[in-house]
Amino acid sequence: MADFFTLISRSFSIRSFLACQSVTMSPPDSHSARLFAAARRSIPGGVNSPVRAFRGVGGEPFFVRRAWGCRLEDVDGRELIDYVGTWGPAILGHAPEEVVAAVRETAGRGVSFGIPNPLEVEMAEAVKARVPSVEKVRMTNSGTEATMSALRLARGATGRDFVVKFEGCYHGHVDSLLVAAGSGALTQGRPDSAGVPEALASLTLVLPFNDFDAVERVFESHAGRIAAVIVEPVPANAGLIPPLEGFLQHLRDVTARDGALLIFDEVMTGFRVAAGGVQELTGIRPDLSCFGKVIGGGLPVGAFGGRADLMDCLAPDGPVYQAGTLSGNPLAMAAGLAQLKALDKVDGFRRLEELGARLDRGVWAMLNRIGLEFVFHRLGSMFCLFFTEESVENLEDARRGDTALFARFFHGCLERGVYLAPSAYETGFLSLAHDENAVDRTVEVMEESLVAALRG
Ligand code: KE4
Repeated sequence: MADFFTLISRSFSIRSFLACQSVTMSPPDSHSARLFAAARRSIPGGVNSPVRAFRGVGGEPFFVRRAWGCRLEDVDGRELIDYVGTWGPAILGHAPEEVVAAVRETAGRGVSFGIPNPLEVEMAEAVKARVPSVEKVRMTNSGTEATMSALRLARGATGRDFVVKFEGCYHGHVDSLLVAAGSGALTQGRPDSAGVPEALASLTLVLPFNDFDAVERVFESHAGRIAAVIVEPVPANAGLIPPLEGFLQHLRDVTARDGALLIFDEVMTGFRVAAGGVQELTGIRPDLSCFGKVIGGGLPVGAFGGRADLMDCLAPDGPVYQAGTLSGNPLAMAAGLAQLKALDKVDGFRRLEELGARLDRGVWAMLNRIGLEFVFHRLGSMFCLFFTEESVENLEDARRGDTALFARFFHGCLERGVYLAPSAYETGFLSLAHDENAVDRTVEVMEESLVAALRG
């Protein structure tokens, strides 16, 4: 397993951490500040998704006026090199001409029909061609809908109620899965959400990621009663945490032995780390998979698919109901297909690996120069820098990171023109629009920001 990603973790002794001072805020008279004040009057927390609120790093979010290539421009004219990439979809970069043209051309023929359109068939065939474990696939409008639907399908197909997930994995804001969740839930310090009935949450069994024994034990204690194990095959919502060698195969073996289903949540990694996601890199075939992000080209999309005998349990053929007014809508299909085709055309994954490796080397050399102990994980174009002196194999390890120092580092980078994810529990993304100059500049900025953050 270790050969399918570059795991960089090096131990240095941390010379000193100094308390972090308050972070920088947008100037009160900035356009972003005024917009955020207005947003807070009408939108909960001023944002339409919590992780955007900068609660993990302090300060207030900026507002974007436009985005192109690997860059964003905020409403105050500040230009930034972007490593959030709208949380993964922007694998070609922002406003790629192929995607914009496809959306424009498709929109001219209507933006939604609520009746089958040819692009839905083309998208389903494109997913199947890239992900061999997917014999049938259904489109949704978000990753959350995809995982929610896959879970209901697993329970409906097996007649079992329990599900297993892992601490720190985030599968969208599905009631059953907002238990010990990562990403925004973790950033807010509330991995379990209010509003999820205990009766429901108690059917979700939560284990530490990479814990072989815990998996064995839960299947001993709940033999024959677990519908599915759902896992991010490479968790990217508690930072980026690679599976230990054999762990994913262990999940495959244990679930197969028990008659439970294995669900790979590849909403983040699908079509991102390889055309066929982590399952292409590892050769492990889950029973069901969830997708999103890249296959929508930045438009609202999700998908879930897998074994035909399971997928045929879905309405209208089967007893498991699942639906969506805009599922498979022509704009998202056109955008996603254009993105997938563009990736194929330029052998995108080779280029993304080149850029990722360059960033890798740069960060590694930077850590050497500063003499810091950090753990840097990377998988293709996905990366994460943990501010901790121990190896990171699960959420507990990731939470050892110095989030206060990260906040200071984040704002230092932002001030110097580099936008990283506003949380220590997220993953950064390179795109095909990044180039050697952008990567090299980023490493310079990271070093300046790290030195400044350590000085306090
Ligand atoms: P959406 O419902 O946000 O489209 O997808 C949910 C989801 C499911 N599974 C995985 C592995 C995911 O990473 C996500 C969503 N990712 C986060 C970023 N860590 C979305 C950002 C946000 O919540 O605003």
